[in-house]
Amino acid sequence: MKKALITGIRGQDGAYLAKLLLEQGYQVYGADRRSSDSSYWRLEKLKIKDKVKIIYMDLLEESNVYEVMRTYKFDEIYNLAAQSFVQVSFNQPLLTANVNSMGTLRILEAIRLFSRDTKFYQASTSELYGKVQEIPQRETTPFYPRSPYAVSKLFAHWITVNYREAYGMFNVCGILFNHESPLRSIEFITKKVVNGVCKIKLGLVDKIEVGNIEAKRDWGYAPEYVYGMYLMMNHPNPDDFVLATGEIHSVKELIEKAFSLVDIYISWQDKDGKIIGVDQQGKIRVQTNQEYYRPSEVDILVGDYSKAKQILGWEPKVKFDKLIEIMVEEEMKELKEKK
Ligand code: NAP
Ligand code: G4F
Repeated sequence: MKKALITGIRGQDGAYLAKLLLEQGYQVYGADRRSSDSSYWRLEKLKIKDKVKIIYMDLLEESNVYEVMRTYKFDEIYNLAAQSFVQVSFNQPLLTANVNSMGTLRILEAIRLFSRDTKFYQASTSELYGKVQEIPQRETTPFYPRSPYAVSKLFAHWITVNYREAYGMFNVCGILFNHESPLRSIEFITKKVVNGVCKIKLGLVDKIEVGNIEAKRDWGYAPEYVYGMYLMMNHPNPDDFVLATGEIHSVKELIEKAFSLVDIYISWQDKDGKIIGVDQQGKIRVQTNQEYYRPSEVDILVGDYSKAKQILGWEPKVKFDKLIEIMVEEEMKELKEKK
């Protein structure tokens, strides 16, 4: 039985990956940083909480990371833990760098010193492409990070590659484009919009407030992306892969799609106060708020996943329309249950 450690077990990807690895017959350990909020709601929702062994490991605590590696000697480690919210990284750049960059290096050093045969997956990101140098972005596209988050992930990406080349370690980087699901945290735009739209439909709130609606992203479905991580780790040669859908949509389209699914026309108020469109009940449903704009934005991301398709046989089935339908349906169900 293979033994895998997932850091970031409480996050969206951690939960889906744990479920997948359990189904594949792995013994799954989840690294959790200790906090007063002991909720494992995602693992509970997927009905796997009792099957995952929780280990306390904070990426900020070097001796903790070393001790865990020395004790368990895992077959595989999936490093999903991160300060993963781009906007917060502008307010907490040092913490972001410490967790995302140095946290990754702490694990790599621990593997190098105590558990050399452990395979390592690093959660790299399409944010590395930032101010894009090529459309679509692929593994060979030069990076141009645009936030402290992206810069921190750039270090983590290259140090993972460097340890592979310098020490012959089995290290892979998954350069994943945005992937979403009903388990997404509320601060990210897909979940924020879906939650807001469903609450408007149920009469719980009047409007949603958002930032830059012109930004464009390549949004996929998280359970399919964690399958890609598994394929990368189980391929004979360690390498780096883009996972994406190849489809591009703006935040504006995301909002329009979500409202259309609950049959509400939208009236918008832009950041200069101008009102566009009329809602059936004469209400402003979407307001643009400067608070949600970023000091430097990533305007467009769209990935070319042909390497993953060719070498791993990975291909996404759920594209934008279906993704938003899944999220709206699940959100509506949950809100009605709570009501
Ligand atoms: P997420 O939901 O934000 O989960 C991140 C997890 O990291 C959380 O469970 C968090 O713990 C944990 N964490 C934060 N600081 C830590 C620390 N100091 N020590 C230990 N654990 C810590 O992220 P996700 O969406 O699942 O993404 C997984 C990974 O993929 C992240 O590294 C992210 O940057 C990367 N990524 C995500 C996407 C995407 O679209 N989802 C795309 C590309 C790359 P708490 O629960 O205690 O806060
Ligand atoms: O949903 P977002 O916060 O995701 P973002 O910044 O693309 O980052 C996510 O995907 C990355 C992969 O590309 C991951 F590495 C990262 O960890 C995270 O999972 O924002 C998407 C876009 C941005 O352009 C943002 O400016 O939506 C725009 N946006 C407009 N209004 C908003 C809002 N984003 C958020 N979160 N909230 C708003 O109100």
